Amino acid sequence: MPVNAPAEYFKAEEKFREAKTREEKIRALEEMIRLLPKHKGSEKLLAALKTKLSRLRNQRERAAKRKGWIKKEGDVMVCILGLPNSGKSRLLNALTGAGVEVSEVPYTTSEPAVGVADYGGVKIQLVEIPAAFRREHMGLVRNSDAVLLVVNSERDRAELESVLKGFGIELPVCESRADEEPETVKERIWKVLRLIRVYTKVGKKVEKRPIVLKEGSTVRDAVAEIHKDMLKTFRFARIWPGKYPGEKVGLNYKLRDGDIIEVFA
Ligand SMILES: Nc1nc2c(ncn2[C@@H]2O[C@H](COP(=O)(O)OP(=O)(O)OP(=O)(O)O)[C@@H](O)[C@H]2O)c(=O)[nH]1
Ligand SMILES: [Mg+2]
Repeated sequence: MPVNAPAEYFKAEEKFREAKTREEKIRALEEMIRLLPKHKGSEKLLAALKTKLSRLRNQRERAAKRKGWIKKEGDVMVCILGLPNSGKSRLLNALTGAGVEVSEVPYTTSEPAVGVADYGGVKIQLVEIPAAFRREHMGLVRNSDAVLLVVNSERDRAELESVLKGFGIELPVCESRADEEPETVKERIWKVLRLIRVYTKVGKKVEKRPIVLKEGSTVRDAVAEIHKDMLKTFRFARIWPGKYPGEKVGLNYKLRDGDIIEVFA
């Protein structure tokens, strides 16, 4: 039994016990791990929870592979679209370390290739779409949150836009050259997604994995995301950087990308 675990932890534990699907179990475990106070006394429990989580994630991955589709993982999914040999795989590798084959032979990537990029704790799942633009692959594009076009020339842009139009895909779009700095590319992707990252702080510790919210979200949205019940007992929150470090704010305060929030409830 962990010492000093907050009430939310036990709620997450209850969710885990009552979970019927693997996905629910994974979500509950992630929450438990996030909420468990990290100290010597909780080390063993934390390790056990992490083992359980990784086992479930592996199962999920194997199941997805068996079914032959790519499961939307991480917080957002972004498809990489480009003409043959435009450098899609190279970019995917630079962003995620996926280790996909890069070659001067056109159409080297014949099935969607996946990697996960980390952007300040947000997991961005990137999927290279084969340049043949097959219908079933374009279905993946349709299900993603944004599209990254690999554009090395004006002509590339025109062709890719007509592909998107041809499939009736209307999504946030950003562009990048194959040789662009990964950090710049991630920033650009993040901008078109119109999302913000909010990092929760408990005591001295700031969580590495942020809460992902829509642009324009308030403290209310963040608190609801942490735990619905917390809205009832909410007193105030402190924000960094804020107007001054630890600015005291209420539920209507509009959050910004990168804000740190400490909730007092
Ligand atoms: N100099 C240079 N070469 C690049 C760049 N991007 C890609 N290449 C080269 O272009 C070729 C194709 O790169 P890939 O990353 O495999 O391109 P792709 O778009 O994934 O290609 P397909 O999967 O075949 O459609 C390789 O020989 C790369 O080394 C770049 O930015 N600069
Ligand atoms: Mg490729």
